[in-house]
Amino acid sequence: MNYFLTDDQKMIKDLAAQIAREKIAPIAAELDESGEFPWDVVKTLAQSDLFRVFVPSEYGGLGGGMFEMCLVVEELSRACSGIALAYAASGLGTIPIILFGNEEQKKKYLPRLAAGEILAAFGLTESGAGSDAAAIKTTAKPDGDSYVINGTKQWITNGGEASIYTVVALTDPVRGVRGSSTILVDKDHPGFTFGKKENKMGIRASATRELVFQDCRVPKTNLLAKEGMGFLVAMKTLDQSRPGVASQALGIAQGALDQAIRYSRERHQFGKPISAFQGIQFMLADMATQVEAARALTYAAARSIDAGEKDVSRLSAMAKVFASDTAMRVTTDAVQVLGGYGYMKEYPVEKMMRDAKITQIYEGTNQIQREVIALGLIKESVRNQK
Ligand code: COS
Repeated sequence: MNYFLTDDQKMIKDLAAQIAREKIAPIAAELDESGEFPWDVVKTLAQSDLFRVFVPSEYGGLGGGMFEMCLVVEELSRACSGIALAYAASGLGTIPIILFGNEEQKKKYLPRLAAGEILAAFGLTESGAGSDAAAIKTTAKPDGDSYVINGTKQWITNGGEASIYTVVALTDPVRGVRGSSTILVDKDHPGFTFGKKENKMGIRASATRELVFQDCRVPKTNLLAKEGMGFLVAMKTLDQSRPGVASQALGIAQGALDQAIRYSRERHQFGKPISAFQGIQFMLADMATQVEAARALTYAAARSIDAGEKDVSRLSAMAKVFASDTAMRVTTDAVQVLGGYGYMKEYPVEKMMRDAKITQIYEGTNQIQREVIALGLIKESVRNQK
C-alpha cells in the first residue's frame, strides 16, 4: 500500500531499517537471553539523528512528529521490539515536555534528548494504580520553593537507564485526581533510587524498574504545566504515545510475517515447499491483510495527531488495540507456520510471540482502550443529539 511518504520520511524509514538489519537483528537473541540494556544501539540511533525526528526544530530536533517516531519504532521492532523500546519509551518520556514544558524546561532537556545524549522515561503506574491511573498514592508535598516526593512507581520502562523522569504525583491529595501534578525529576536527585530490574516474559532487552522516592526534594521550577493538571498531562501524553505502541506491535507482526513467508518457501514436506499448500497460503494471506490494516490505522492515528486534530483519544486507542491484537494473532500464527521449529529459540518467532503480548497490556490494557473508544462513541452520540 502506498502511504505517500515524503522523501524525508522515506529516508528516516530506510535508515531505521538499515540499523535494525545490521545492528539489532544480530544481537536480538543474545540480549533477549541476557536482558542487557542496548546502549550500543542507543548510541547508533543517536549518531544517526533518529532521536531528533519527533523533536521540534527550535530545540535541536528535525521538526517531525509522532508519524516519524512511529516509522522508526516500526522498523526497529521488526528486528527486536525490546531493543526498540529504549527508543520508544524515551519518546513517551519526552512527549510531556514537548506538550507541556515551558521554554526553560524545553531548552534544558529537549536538545539533549534530541541528540540522544540522554534518555527519558514516564512514571505514572503504581502497584495499586494500573488501569485506574487516578488511584496514584505518590505525593509531592509543596514546601517552600520545592516539592518533597514520597512514593513508589512500578514497572517503569527505561527506569534506571533514563536521565530524566516525568513523574505524576499528588500535590494536593485531598483533591484526588484534580490534585495531581507532573514533575520532572533528574536521575541523580537525592532521595530518588531504583528497584531491581524486572525479569520479564518478553521485551527482555528493555529495562523495567521501580522508581523509589524517599523525601526527594525537587525545585518547583520542575513542575510541568500547572498544579492539578497531572492527570490531564498523563492522559494527553498517552493519547499521543499509543500509536507508538501500535507501531511497535506492527513492527513485531511484520517481522513475524517476514519470517513465516521465508520459512514456508524453504521448508519442504510431502515433496513440496509448504508454501504450496493452501492451509499455509490462507494463513499467510490473513496475516498480511491484518498487518496492512494495522499499518493503515496506526499511520492514520499518528498523522491525525501531527495535524493537530483535537480529539485523538479514540483513534489513538483504536490503533493500539488493533495493532496489538494483530501482533498477538500474527506472531502466534507465525509460530504455527514454523511448527516445531517455531517453538524453539533457534528461530526468532517464539521471541516475537513473547514480545507481542506486552503490547496488549502496557500504556493502557486493550480493555481500557475499548472503554476509551466506547465512551468516546457514546459522548459523540449525545453531542450530536443535542
Ligand atoms: N484527554 C483529556 N482529558 C481527559 C482524558 C484525555 N484523554 N481522559 C480523561 N480526561 C479527563 C476527563 O475529561 C475528566 O475530566 P473532568 O473531571 O474535568 O471531567 C478527568 O480526566 C477524569 O476522567 P475520567 O473520569 O474518565 O477518569 P477515570 O479515572 O475514569 O479514568 C481512564 C479514565 C480509564 C481512561 C484512565 O484512567 C486510563 O487511561 N487508564 C489507563 C492508564 C494507562 O494507560 N496506564 C498505563 C501506564 S502509563 S505507560
